[in-house]
Amino acid sequence: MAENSSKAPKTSKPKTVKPVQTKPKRNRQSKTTIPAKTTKTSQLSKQLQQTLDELGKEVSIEMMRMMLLIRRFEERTTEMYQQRKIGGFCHLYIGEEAIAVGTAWAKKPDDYLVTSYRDHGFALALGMSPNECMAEMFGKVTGCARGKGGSMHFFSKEKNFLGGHGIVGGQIPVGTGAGFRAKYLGTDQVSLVFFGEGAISQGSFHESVNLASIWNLPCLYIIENNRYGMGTDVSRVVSIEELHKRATAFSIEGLAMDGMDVFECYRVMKDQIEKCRKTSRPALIEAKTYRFRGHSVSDPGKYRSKIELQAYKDADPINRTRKTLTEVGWLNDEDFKKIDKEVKAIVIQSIKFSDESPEPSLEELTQHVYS
Ligand SMILES: Cc1ncc(C[n+]2csc(CCOP(=O)(O)OP(=O)(O)O)c2C)c(N)n1
Ligand SMILES: [Mg+2]
Repeated sequence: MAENSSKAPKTSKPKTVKPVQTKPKRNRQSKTTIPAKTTKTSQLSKQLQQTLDELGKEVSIEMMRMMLLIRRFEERTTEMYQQRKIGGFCHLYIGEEAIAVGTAWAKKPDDYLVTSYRDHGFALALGMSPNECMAEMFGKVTGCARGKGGSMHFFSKEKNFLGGHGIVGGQIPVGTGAGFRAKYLGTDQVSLVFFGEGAISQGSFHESVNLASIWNLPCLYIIENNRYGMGTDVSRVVSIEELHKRATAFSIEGLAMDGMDVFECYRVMKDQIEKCRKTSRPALIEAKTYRFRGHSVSDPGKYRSKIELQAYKDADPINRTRKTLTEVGWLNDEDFKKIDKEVKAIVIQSIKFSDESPEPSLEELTQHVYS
């Protein structure tokens, strides 16, 4: 029968639906699913093999190198924080590097990107220098925001990186605006809007994604689901388990990806970015990930078990990439050690640069301030 049948509607009494259990879950135990251990002799999946063929040896190694740079940069950042060379809030991306790196290699240089305060990984992956990033945290004038933003507010006009943002969900309308601009001017840019799972219950998320769907804006909304918003397990604050399914509410595509697999992040982001560029339809992507450190450098992270943390560390995105590249014969232990040594030296150099850089002058106090 055709959907628009003229048959009179049924008048029978609607069945009473049993109310859904809405009582909030009170258990403080983490409900996090622990990842399954990868087998030692894993056969490369067809999809992974295809991605590696597409990227080739050099690029694949370059991607691993970038993840390692981000890791080493942030390890030193912690030390610099402890030495009080860095002040203010400081949130590390350790464990989540695959998302930023996969994305950076999948996007075009002039596509927009915006994220939360957990922004070091994106800045470096987009090609900002370790020097300007470290100097920013040192509060030096050579920093990417002239030392006025600090860890949470990295920014680069050249890279179309619209910054790190301190207000949870505050960057979502900003990224939506960038998508609006691209559409209005008829450029073919896509706007990549990243935020944590803690932001998806904010009004700014719902208003932005709704508008992007209605106006067909070239925006991709990516939830970095690291399972915790500060010390709160996601299952205690979000009503559904598969977060990307919220896409249904906006009539857009929703999908999940393994946020600890750089090649999967690359493949999914590449597909979605190209699709979005062509169709100007937004989508909601959930990157399933985990942060190995506390919410910020001052959080010991006591709300999760050691067993859970270790299980995710066993799925470390860098080790995983190293293993894959070793399996295909593109990398050996010596190569890895050499790359590690190189990136460590770059980070040390960025500390030296920051130490030696001048502080902003007093006149700077009122410059570049818009409120
Ligand atoms: C509007 C607003 N509310 C509360 C805070 C305090 N706060 C800072 S980070 C955070 C948790 C956010 O978690 P999530 O979005 O999952 O991102 P993650 O830190 O895990 O990357 C909260 C509640 C804030 N910065 N802004
Ligand atoms: Mg989170």
